[in-house]
Amino acid sequence: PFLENVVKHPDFLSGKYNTSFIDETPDLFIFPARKDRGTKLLTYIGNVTVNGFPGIGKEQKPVFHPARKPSVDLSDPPKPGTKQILDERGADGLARWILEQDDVLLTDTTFRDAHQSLLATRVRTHDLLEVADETARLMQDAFSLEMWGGATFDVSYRFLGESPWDRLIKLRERIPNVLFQMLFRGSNAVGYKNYPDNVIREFVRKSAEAGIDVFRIFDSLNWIKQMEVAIDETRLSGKVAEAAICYAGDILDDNRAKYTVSYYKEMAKALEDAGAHILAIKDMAGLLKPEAAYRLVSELKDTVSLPVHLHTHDTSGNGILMYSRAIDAGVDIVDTALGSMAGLTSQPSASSLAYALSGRERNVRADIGSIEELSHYWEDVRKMYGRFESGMKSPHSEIYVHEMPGGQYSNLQQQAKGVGLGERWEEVKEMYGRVNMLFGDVVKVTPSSKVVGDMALFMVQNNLDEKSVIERGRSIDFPDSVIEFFRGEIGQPYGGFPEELQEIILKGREPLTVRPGELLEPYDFRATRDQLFEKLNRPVSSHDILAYALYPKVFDDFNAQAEKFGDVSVLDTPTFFYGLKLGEEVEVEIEKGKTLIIKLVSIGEVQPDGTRNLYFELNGQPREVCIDDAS
Ligand code: 3PY
Ligand code: ZN
Repeated sequence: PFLENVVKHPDFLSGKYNTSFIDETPDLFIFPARKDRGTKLLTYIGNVTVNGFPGIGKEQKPVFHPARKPSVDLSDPPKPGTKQILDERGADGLARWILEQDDVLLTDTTFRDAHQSLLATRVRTHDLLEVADETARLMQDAFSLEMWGGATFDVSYRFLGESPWDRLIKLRERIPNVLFQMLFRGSNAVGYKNYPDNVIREFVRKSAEAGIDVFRIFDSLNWIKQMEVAIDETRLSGKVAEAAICYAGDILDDNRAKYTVSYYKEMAKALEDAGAHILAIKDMAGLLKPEAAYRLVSELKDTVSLPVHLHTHDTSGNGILMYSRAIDAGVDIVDTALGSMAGLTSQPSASSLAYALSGRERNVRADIGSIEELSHYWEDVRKMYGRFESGMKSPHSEIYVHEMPGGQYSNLQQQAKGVGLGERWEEVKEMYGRVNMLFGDVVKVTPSSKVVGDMALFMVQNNLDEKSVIERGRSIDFPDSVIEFFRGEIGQPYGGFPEELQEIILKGREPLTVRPGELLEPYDFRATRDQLFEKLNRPVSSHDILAYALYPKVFDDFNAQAEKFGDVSVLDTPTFFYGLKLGEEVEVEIEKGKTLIIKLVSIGEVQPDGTRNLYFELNGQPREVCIDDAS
């Protein structure tokens, strides 16, 4: 085991070792205890069978049919794609290649934003891996697959009991030909607050090493200062820095004077100067109207010499029309999802866009048949996540009023339910738009959107309006996120804070005026490594250290769960969410070539101490586990 620890150690693997490596690396002397993976999985299944899954509760397992898989010949390796162009020509070469294309390129968001926006980010690695080989072959024409970052990082640890790093590494092995893209929140990385610059740099480096090619970097207040470190590190890693302008307001509305075409042009120029390889327009709420898209893309194409990549959410139902006008104006890449994971708060459908452009000289670079085949798979898989759907059934043009990002909609709705405001959701949405104006019309995207959401929930819950916030605010304890926002801890909004409100909320505390990252001490990775080594009693990887640096509590809880239940990512999704029905049998491949057959035989009565015994068969052998019945 010692040698195995050495050769698997991330520092050894990355060549960062010398003769003192063994002395300075105590975790080499930790040998994994022999674990009974079978019993741990039975404990997980028993627990979810008896107590239900958070957010779903105790519910009879519905019948789900296995997802239809595309019929693809997997014997040939996937054809070379954009990943090879990047590897051969570098990021600048890739940017030139994009500009030379006649067709519009697609980024498919099914693996990230589509499910973040429709299914509260709950899609599991299991279902992604299941279709990875087919995706490599059927999406070979795509510019990129957006498959990491945003909320997927913390949700994986927090709710799915799986490591997002494993997801990335395993998908990369199976999809070697298409660029992998992630959403990176500037100084907030994949978190909700500012992190020290060395954390941002290390996160970019490790993500690049693990397989990310394109970093879409934004700041939640469009403050470029907070994007520079990530842009710089992406360039140093030899990867693609796609710097994003977050679209707020409405350039067609003369009464919304804050976010004008000149504002966006200036920002685009500054991002080009900061080193962007691609310019993204990140229309996170789907506010960009068709003629605004035409105008904005035309102006930005004239302003910078970078390829322009457009992102939107189809909440209003106008996404295809908007893309059509952006394509008229020469946009290079647009974000779409596979049909069954598209529309509403997600991205517009790739195949619908392709059909909509029929007869045009410029169409999308994609094969509709391939997209439809993959879409069937996702149509079936989506049903398994039905309990995380927002319930939105039709286009919501009210988005132009409340301006809530697509990725936030289903999450804020869950949050509202959590604080007993499920019935008052309409009021919460309306208040969201009003809070935006109260805050001075800010860019709303994670984490600034969370602040607006928290304030909207708080005001509805406490029956407050704008007037009472100003009049009685000095004696009101506002939510922590709101206080932090007004202290400048996630940055400075364009045009500054509304002064009176800032004073009321801060109650004498001094606000920051500089980039918070400038004030943070560098993070001590070595100390964390030692601390985790003590806690985990297993080798500590650089991925563990980064997870802890971003989300210490979430990562601690994840490890506690992993200790109890083992690697639950191997379970099929219905079993993961609902456990087993009496008499039901499932096969679980715990590693290549090693399969467990698990059957639930019977469930015992509740004992006086609140536990129940569950009787299973594991590969034909009887097994009993004792579960705390929380009801
Ligand atoms: C995220 O930051 O997670 C987003 O999707 C923002 O749009
Ligand atoms: Zn989005």
